[in-house]
Amino acid sequence: MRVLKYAILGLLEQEKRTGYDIAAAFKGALGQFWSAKHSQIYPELKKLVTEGLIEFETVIQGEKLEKKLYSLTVTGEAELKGWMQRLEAVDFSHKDEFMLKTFFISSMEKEEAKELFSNQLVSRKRKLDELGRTLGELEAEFSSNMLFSSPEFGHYLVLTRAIEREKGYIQWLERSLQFMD
Ligand code: FER
Repeated sequence: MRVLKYAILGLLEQEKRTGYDIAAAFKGALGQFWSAKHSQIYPELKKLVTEGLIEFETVIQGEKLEKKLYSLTVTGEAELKGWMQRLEAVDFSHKDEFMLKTFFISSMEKEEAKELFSNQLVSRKRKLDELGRTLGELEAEFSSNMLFSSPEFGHYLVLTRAIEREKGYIQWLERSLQFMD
């Protein structure tokens, strides 16, 4: 499935954006869990225009730089809504290279294995810190008006899920390190 298509439709549902804005969004919070390269974004925009799901108006930015400002068409809005409402089979298949190494851990020396797990633990703790800081900032900015209908609400949900995942991962790493002793 072309998931990038829906990521772009979702961004344009929030507000009109240029190609540059869309690429920038993938460098922000969205890019923390859904990545896309410039080389994918621009062809996808072209395709979505051809399919009648988005349209653009040409605007002048700065002196005379012409930019395409994209927005959803009515069809595009319906397409996004259809995808949001669809009950898809849960994707349990995410690839994790560290799990692959874990599966083959018995081929390592114990001290090497502990090193591998300790390194992973440091990175996961760092990630958890970063997530906690971002959540703190989000809460400080929006605590009183984190409404269901605001884009920040979705950001909040994604962040809290990532925090729970990292906490669980850290707990498991620490337990596994104890097992190895
Ligand atoms: C953010 C939104 C999401 C962020 C991180 C994430 C650090 C991570 C999500 C994930 O790992 O699933 O603003 O900032």
